[in-house]
Amino acid sequence: MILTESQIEEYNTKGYLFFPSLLDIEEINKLKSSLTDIYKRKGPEIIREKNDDSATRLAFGVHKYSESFHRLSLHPKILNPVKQLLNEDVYLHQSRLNPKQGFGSGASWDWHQDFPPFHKIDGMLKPKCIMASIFIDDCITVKSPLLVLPGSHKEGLLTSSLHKDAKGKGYELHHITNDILEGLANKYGIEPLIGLSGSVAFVHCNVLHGSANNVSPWTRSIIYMNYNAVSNACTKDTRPWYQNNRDFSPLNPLDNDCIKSL
Ligand SMILES: O=C(O)CCC(=O)C(=O)O
Repeated sequence: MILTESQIEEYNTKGYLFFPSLLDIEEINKLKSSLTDIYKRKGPEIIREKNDDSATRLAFGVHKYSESFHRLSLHPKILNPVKQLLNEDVYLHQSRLNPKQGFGSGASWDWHQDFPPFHKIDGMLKPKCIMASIFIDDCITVKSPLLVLPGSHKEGLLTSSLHKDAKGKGYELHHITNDILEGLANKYGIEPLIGLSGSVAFVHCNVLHGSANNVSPWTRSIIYMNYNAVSNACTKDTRPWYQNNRDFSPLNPLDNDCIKSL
């Protein structure tokens, strides 16, 4: 897949590009078949929901221990657009799977940019990083979709602080104040990212985003793959392998059938 000039312009203007059903159902079913084993893991890479210890909030580093997700991280439909948008070679800084379970277990995500913890804790110099968001489940209006402020990446690094829900929970969520949110939401508006499973959004790491509790009975899983430009490799190593990958080798795409051939 090669992005057109107008798609690149759209990315630069809005801070994201959205492709409905970029992956097909066969690929998504292969990915889904690994989920039970992933959620059974007991390591620190699996973060539980604050109010429901039986529910997974995040599974970090899935591309390291699940072959199907490893192949997803190298899928040409994901990797090539990222390389084109960043205009250079990339490595995968962090992957995290968010199942966003139903019945209210999948709790909200306060408004944040992804870049602050990458910058402040991992030593990522510039926001040359893209969050490829691959919908594993259908992400429809009633399942608390991901909400973004289109264009907000142009604001650069916003003032933020560690969210109370993330304190001591093993992950970083640096949220902004209500005043900042109000100003930016009035300026840029808010859009939901809605699509069927297999849809993909390529999101600039400074786009402000968040989501509400999932009170529907259905899960709303999205895998977030944060690719960083090789020239922008992180300089600090305080966080573990599953949050701050230290292998900066440039990634090369596999072939189009890489997941189907599993
Ligand atoms: O999937 C969601 O609802 C939000 C997750 C999120 O914002 C993130 O992982 O950065």
